[in-house]
Amino acid sequence: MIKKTTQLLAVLTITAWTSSINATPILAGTIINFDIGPLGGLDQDGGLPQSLYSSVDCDGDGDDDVWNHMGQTTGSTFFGGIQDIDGNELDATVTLRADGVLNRNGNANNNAWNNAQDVPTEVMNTWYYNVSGTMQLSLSGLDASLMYTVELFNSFGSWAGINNLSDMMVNGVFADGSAGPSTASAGNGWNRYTDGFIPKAGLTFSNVSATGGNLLVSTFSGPNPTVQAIRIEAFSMPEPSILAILGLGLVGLGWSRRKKS
Ligand SMILES: [Ca+2]
Ligand SMILES: [Ca+2]
Ligand SMILES: [Ca+2]
Repeated sequence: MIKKTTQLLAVLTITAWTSSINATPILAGTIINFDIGPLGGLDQDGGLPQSLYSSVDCDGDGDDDVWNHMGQTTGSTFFGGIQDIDGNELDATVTLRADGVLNRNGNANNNAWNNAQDVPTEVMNTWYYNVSGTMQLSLSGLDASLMYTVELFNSFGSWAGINNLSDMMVNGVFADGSAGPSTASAGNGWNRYTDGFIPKAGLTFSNVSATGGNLLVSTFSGPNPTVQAIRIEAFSMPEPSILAILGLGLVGLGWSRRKKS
C-alpha cells in the first residue's frame, strides 16, 4: 500500500513537473488565435480545444496555424489550456472568459472572407452573439511588461439586410485610443457588413497595454453584437534608452529654440 502510494505520488510529481516545464510564458512575438463560437467541448487538458488550419499561414513560418476554439458561452469561467500559434501550451494563468454572450451560431452563408486577412474561412463561419447589451471576452494572465496588438473580427453579411452597428472596444477605448465618440473604422458604430463583410476587414488595436489584472478586455455592444475571431500578438515595449534619447533630443530642441528667440 505504501509502495503503491509512493509510486502514485512519483507519477503525479512527474506529471506536474512535465506539464510545468512544457508550459510557455507569453513572450514578445507570441501570437494567440481564438476562433470564437465553434461547437465542441473542452479537450483532454480540461481547457479550450485547438485546431490546425493549413489554409492560411498567419505568421509565415510554413507551419499550420493553431486556433483555440472558444465555444463556451456559460460565462464567469476562465478557460485555460490555451496554445500559441505554434502549438506551445501557454502557462495555466493564461485564460479566456466570456460574459454577456447569449449564444453561438455558425454557417457559411454569411461569410465572404475566403481566408482573407490570414483568417481561415472556417474560423469566420462561427460566432458569438447577443441581441442587446454588452458581450465581453477577457484574456487574463498576460505579461504587463509587454504590449499587445489586438485584432477583432466582426464581419458577415445578413440575409435580411439587417447589419446592425456595434461598438467594439479593448480595455474601454476604441482603436484610435479614444473613449469616443470616434469613427466607425475605429470601432464606434462598426457596421459588420459595410465595415467588415465587404472590405473583408478586421479591426486592429495597436499598442495596447494589459491592465492591472494583466487583462485585455474586448467589448462588443449594440443592438446585435457579434464576434467571430480574435488575434493577439505580444511585443516588447520600446527600449527606455531610446525613449530617453528622444526625450533629451526634445529638451535640446526646446533649449536651442529658446536661445534663438
Ligand atoms: Ca504558421
Ligand atoms: Ca487545450
Ligand atoms: Ca469563429
